[in-house]
Amino acid sequence: MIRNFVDGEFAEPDGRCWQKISPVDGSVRADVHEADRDLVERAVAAARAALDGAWGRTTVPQRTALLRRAADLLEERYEEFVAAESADTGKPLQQARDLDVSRAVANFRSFADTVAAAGLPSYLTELPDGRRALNYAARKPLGVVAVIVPWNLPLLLLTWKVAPALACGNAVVVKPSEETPSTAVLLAEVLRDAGLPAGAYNVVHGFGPGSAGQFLVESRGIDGVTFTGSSATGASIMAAVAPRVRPVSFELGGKNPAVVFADADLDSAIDGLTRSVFANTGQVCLCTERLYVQRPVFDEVAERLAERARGLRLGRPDDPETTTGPLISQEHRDKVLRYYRLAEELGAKTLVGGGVPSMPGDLAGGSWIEPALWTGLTNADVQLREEIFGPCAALIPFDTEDEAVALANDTEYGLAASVWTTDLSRGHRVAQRMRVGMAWVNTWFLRDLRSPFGGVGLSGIGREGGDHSLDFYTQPTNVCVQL
Ligand code: NAD
Ligand code: 6OD
Repeated sequence: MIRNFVDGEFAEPDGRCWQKISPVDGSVRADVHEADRDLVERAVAAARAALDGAWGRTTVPQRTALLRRAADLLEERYEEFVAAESADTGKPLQQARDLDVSRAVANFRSFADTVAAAGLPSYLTELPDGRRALNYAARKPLGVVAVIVPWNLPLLLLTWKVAPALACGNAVVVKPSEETPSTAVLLAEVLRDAGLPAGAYNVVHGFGPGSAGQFLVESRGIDGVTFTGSSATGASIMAAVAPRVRPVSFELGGKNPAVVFADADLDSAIDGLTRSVFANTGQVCLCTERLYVQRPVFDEVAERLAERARGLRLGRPDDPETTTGPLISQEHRDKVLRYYRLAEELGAKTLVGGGVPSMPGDLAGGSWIEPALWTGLTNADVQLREEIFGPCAALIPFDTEDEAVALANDTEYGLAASVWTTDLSRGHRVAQRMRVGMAWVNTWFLRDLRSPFGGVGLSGIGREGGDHSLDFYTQPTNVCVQL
């Protein structure tokens, strides 16, 4: 049984449970206790009490030391986290090791560094009438922060928010995705063992509407919401908190373009594009789903990328040969397959895959899918307009730089883009013209945790990362002292 964690204790299951299904083979992985509104309110009240108590009086050095201890303890239990993350998501163990859990450790250390180094400007004010004053700002925690995260990179995205929130002195109530409840609970043990007082970190399990997600954002006791997930859910959360005017930080969906110029180093571009289209079975908000390729190299890029897609190895998470896991659920696979079928109906040419693979033995019960690459679609087609969140992309040729920029920016989303060229000026120029929160040149998903992360348009509100996180998780209070 996977339980809720409230006020420093695992709550005894007393109500509804649901079954977490393994995406690898369809078996029941665990029962999960769904928090009702009462338990969510108890978690919010515990968070408030922690803020009003010892946790609210901690200093920055005490909190940074705690974050570093949490990172150390996470490392001690590394393989346990890897196994839990992989079991919930079906992703290869090696990927959980190299990306998910390693980033969770880095998140704690990085935000300890950021908070330790943080400062705010002060001003000596001199008025025309001769009065002088000292203005300075003090950062106060935002308060009780609701943290709601999705299933694709569960621990990475959770710690990306929990680490800065705690470093800034907030108390959190986290709601992991119903698909991936496990690592948020393991993290509760780690934070408790690192010395975090009861109530400062609480976990409530459940779904969105009519369940723990909705109850949490409707609670009068929360002071803000930080959310990663789909744009539609972001809009619902915004509406839910609007009557109480709470701040939100939203990292939402993407429909990310890659632009490949004919002068690109194609070996490196194909490596990068393979990762950006197929990593985590295409279930990363930053994944490329629209691929614009300059006409002279269009056929070569299409053929080479299709070849790489054919080389992906679907299989068990513990098989070292496996490169690609299943989708998170049958429901998500049904959604992705609808886009696959519609592409055929629209007359697209499917260069590779595009169906359900035949998997051996018990794997046949999992939510496996083949990767897909299409040509022959246009920006008007649904495959280029809506976020699919699967291992697929459409390739479209272009001739000029202006045309590439126009095609890439022709979307309601605006999370990330990548530009592939050996012309340095062009790389900078095109990256800056992309209407996105993050543009990469000749790489993808290369992260510096101090840099701003977020999107424009349907892709989100606000930025997190380094000092940008501190701006969300604290309230600067100005103090003006007449001298
Ligand atoms: P989702 O929006 O369905 O769910 C995300 C979380 O919100 C889950 O915990 C869910 O239970 C909860 N939730 C759903 N409805 C809610 C409501 N009305 N009130 C409160 N909570 C609610 O997203 P998902 O399917 O879990 O994840 C995939 C989506 O997340 C994709 O759109 C992807 O692009 C996006 N995502 C974005 C980023 C980013 O950084 N921009 C990162 C990862 C994933
Ligand atoms: O790298 C990060 O900090 C981050 N927030 C990644 C988001 C990935 C989305 O799926």
